[in-house]
Amino acid sequence: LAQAVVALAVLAAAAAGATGDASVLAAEIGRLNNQSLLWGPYKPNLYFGVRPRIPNSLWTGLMWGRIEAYNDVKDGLRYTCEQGEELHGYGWDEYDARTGGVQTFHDEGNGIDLTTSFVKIPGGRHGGSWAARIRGRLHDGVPKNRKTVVYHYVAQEDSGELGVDGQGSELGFTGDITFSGQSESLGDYELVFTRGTGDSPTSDHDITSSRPGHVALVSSAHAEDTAVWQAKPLLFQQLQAAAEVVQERYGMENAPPAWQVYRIPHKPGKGNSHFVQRTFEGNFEFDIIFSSKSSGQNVTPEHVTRALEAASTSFSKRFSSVFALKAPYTGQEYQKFGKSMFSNLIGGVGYFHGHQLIDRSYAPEYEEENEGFWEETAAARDRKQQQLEGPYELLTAVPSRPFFPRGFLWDEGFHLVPIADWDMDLTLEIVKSWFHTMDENGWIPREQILGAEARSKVPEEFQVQYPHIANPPTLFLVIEDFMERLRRAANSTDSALGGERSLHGDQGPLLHTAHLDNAELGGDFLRNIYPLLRRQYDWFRKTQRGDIRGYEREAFSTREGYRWRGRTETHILASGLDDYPRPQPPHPGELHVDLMSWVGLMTKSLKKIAEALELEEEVAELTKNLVAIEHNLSDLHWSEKAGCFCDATVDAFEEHQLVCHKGYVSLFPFLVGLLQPDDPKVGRLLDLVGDEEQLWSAHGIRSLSQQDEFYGTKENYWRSPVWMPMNYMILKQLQGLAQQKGPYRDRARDMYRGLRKNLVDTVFASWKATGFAWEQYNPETGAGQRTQHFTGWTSLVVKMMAMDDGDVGGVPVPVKKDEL
Ligand code: 6A9
Repeated sequence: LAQAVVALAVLAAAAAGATGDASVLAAEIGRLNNQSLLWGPYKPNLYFGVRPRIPNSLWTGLMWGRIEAYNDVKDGLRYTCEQGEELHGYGWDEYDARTGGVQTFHDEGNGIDLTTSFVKIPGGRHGGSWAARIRGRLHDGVPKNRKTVVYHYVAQEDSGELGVDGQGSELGFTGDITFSGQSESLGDYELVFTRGTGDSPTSDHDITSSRPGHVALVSSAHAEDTAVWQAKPLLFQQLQAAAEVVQERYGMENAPPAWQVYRIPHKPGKGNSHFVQRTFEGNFEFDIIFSSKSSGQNVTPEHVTRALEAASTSFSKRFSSVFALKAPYTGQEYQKFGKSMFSNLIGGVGYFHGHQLIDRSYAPEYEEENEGFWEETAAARDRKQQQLEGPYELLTAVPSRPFFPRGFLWDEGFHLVPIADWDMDLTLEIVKSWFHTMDENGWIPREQILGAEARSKVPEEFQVQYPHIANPPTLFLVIEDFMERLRRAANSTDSALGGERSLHGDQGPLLHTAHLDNAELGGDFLRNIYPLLRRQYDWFRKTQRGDIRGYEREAFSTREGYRWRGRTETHILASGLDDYPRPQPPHPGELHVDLMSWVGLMTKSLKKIAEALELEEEVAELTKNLVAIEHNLSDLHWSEKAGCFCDATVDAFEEHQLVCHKGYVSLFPFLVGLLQPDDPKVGRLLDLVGDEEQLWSAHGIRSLSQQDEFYGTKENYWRSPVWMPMNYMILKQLQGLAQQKGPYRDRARDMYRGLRKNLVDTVFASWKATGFAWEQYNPETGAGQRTQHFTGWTSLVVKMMAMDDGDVGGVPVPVKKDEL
C-alpha cells in the first residue's frame, strides 16, 4: 500500500506538471530523490558502512575476521578499507543507487568469502527502509570449525534516542536482536539483527560463553561526540579490558581460546554507541533490517529475499541497455567486468560532512608575482594560517576507497561520465552538491577533506586547501552533456511519456532520468546552476590569469593567457598532472596551455548553456572570449617546429619562449575540443599521438613522450604511465574525427579502433590477474600500478566498452608509425 500511495502522489504530480504546474512536479521529484537516495553505503572508507545523507544521524559499520589465534583480532579484523590487506579483490558486483546491490570480499587472510547485499525498500515519510544480508562462506580447504567473529557498530550521532529492546539472557541473545530508535530526521524506526543461520562454537572451558546455542553479545554505551566515529578504538578498548579480566582469572597457562577471550561485555541498553558481536563456526548468514515506522510495515527476511532478487534482476536488465557493450566486448566475462567497474564507481559514492582546513590568509606571497615565488609561498604555508571552516557537506564518488576516500574536484567530472548514463538525476544531485561547496568568490576546494574521520586518512601537510589554487573544471563537461541530452530529449517525440516510465520501476518509484524526461524540470536545473557556473568561470579568469605583457607582440588584442597558481619547482598539483615537466625555473610570466584549454572548455560550455537559456548578453560576451582564447592558443602556445602545443615562459632577456615537453599537455586544445576537424594542427597532433616512439603504446597513450628527457624519471607519476581520464578524452576526440568528414577521418578511425582495444584489454587483463582496477597502467607491460582498487576514473573503461567499435569486421591492430 505504501508504494501505491507514493506512486499515486507521483501520478498526481505528473498530471499537475502536464497542466503546466511544473513546480508541483519539481517538488515531488525533489522529495522522491531525497527518499530514494537517503540511505546508502555512503561511508565508502569502510568495507561496509551504511548511513543516510543527513549530517548527524544513525549509521552502521561492519567488522569481521577470523578468531583462532590471540593476534587475529588485532591483525585481521577488517573495518576501514586498506590497501595491502589479504583481500584478493573486493567490491560491488552490482549496484544501483536507487535500489541497492551486492558486494563481495575475497578474504584470503581470513579464509572466507563475505558478501554484503544491500537493498532499499521504499515507503513512508522518512526515506524508506533498507536491509543488508551478510553472508560468510569459508574457502575450500579451511577447517569446517573455523571461527569467525562479526562485529557491527551502530552509532547514533544526533539528539534522538536509540536502545536495545530486552536483555536476552545474561549470556547474550539467542534470537533476533531489536533496536528501537527515534530521531527528528528518521522518525521512529527499528533496527533488527536477525538470528539467521550459522553455528556458534562451544567449548568445555568454564568461561560463560561456552554454553551451547547461538549467542550474540550487545554492548551499549554513551561515547563522547568526538569519539563516536572511532569505532575500532572503541571496540578495542572493550576487548582489551575483557582480555585483562580473563588473563587475571585464568592466568596464561589456562587461558581459554581467543574466541572466548575477545568478548565485549553483554550490556544492552540505551546509548549513542553500540556493538553487536557474534561468533560463528563455519558458514553463516543473517540480516540487518532497518524499518522506518512511517512506512507502516516491518520488513521481514522474506521481504528482503524478494527485494534483493528484484534489485538484481533490474540491475542486469538496466546494465545491458544503458551500457550496451560493443564488439569485441560482448562476451559474458566482459559483462561481469563492466558491471564490477561501474558498480564500484557508483557504489563508492559517499556522503561527507564536517569541517575542513582552509588557509584564508590571502597572503601576498600567494599572488606569486616575484621570481622565486615558490620559495616565498612555501614560507607562507609554513606559517600555518589555516583554520577549520564549515561544516560543509558533499555527496560525491571517490577515486579510491582505501586510499583516497574523499572528493576530488577534477576526478569527479570523469566519475560522472558513466554515472550520467545510468542515473542523470543522481548526477545532477552530485553536481549541485559540489557547487554548494563553492565560496562566494567562485572557488571550489580541489580536495574535500570533511570532518575528523576524513582527515584521519590524510597526512597533515596535505590537509590544507588554499583559495587561490584551482583544479580542472571538469564538472562543466557533465553539465554540457546534460544540456545536449536535454535538447535531444526535447526534440524527440516520445519524451513526453518518458517521465511516467522512469518514475515507476519494478519496485515502486525510481528516478534516473526525470530531469531529461521533463523539459521544464531540466530547464529549471540549468537556470539555477548557471549563475554558479558563471561564478566559477569568473574566478578562474580572474585568479589564474597569466601575465602576457612579454607576449604582446604576438598575442591577440584581448588578454587571454593563464597560469596555474600554487606551483613548486617540481609539481603543479592544481593541474592534476602533478609532476608533468613544466618550464624551469618557475616564472611569474609563465603560461600554461592546459589551463587555457580548460578555460576555453568552460567558455564553450557556458556559451552553449547561455544559448539554450536565451541569455543574449552572456552569449555575446562568451563568444568574444572564445574567439580570443582560440586565437591565443595558437599565437601563444603552438609550436610549428615541435608540431604540438607547449607551455610558454619568459627567458632571461624577457623574451617569450615555448617550452615543449611532448605528452598530454601538448594535446590539450585538441582534447577539450577546441580545434576544427580540418585544422592542420590536428594532423600534427595525430602524428604525435600515433608515434610508437613517442606516445603510442600497446596499453594506451603515454603521459609523456619516450623521447622527452624526463620520460620515466623521478616519481614517474605523470611521466610515462597510461592514465584513463586522458585516454578517454583522446578516444572521444578520435571518435569525433572519425564520425565526420575531414582530411583526418580515416587515420582517426584506425587510431580510435586501436586505442579503444588497447585500453580496454589492458584494464581487463590487470583486473583478471589481480581482481582490482588500478590508478594507472604501465606503458610497457600494461600492469596496473600505484593505487590498488582505484575505482574512480579508471571505471571509464565501461564507457569505452560501450562506445562503437569503429568498424564492421576485421581485427583492430595497433597503429604502426610508418602507417601514419
Ligand atoms: C595525498 C596521501 C593515504 C593524484 O585521484 C586523486 C588525485 C588526482 O586528482 C590527481 O590528478 N590523485 C593525481 O595526480 C591522488 C592524490 C592523492 C593526494 C593525497 C595524501 C594519503 O595517503
